[in-house]
Amino acid sequence: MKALIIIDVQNDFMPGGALAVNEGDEIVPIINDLQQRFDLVIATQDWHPENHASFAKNHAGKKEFEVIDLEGKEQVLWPVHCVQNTVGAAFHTDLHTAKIEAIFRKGTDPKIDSYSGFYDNAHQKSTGLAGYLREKEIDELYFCGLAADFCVFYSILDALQEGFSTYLVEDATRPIDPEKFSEAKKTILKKGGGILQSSTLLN
Ligand code: VGL
Ligand code: ZN
Repeated sequence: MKALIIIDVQNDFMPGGALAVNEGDEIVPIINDLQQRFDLVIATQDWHPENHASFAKNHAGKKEFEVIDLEGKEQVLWPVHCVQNTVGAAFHTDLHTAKIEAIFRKGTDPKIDSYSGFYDNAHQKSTGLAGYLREKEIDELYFCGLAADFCVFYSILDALQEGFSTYLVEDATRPIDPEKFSEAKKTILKKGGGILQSSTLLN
């Protein structure tokens, strides 16, 4: 059985949002159409506390988009985004949510970032998503959402490592950095994932 995994379609990643992704809003109608073709639809939300270590403002003297060493791992310092229970953390208002059976929240630990919907960036803590999907006998995952080069990419890497057949729906995602996304696509293919367009699933 296959599932659609919608990554972080939240206001702060939309044009005008705190961590805006170019054309991020253009994927919303495509994702709404895609949902109708899946037995199971799951979503994730980036869900940070105000004091989160990924926010530049929580590091004196550091600027947004600077890369620092955070407990031995490279960490991009982001603008404050997706703070729990704020409008910025809410789904885009046009996203259809009636078919979303479960929402997995990540990035809640103030000390560590969590790009993937499966694990934090140090692979220490699981969200339970892999176990949830296995219990539902899902073996094929289709990823869409934001951002292509961060949370979508790292979710795909974990999905592949967990042994799922894994696909990226390319026109249903947008990157923060297009060059980084080009590299990410090569890595996905090299690791055995697939890349397809929504038309393949909709026709
Ligand atoms: C994301 C940067 C920081 C994402 C989340 O959803 O891709 N990117 N937090
Ligand atoms: Zn975040």
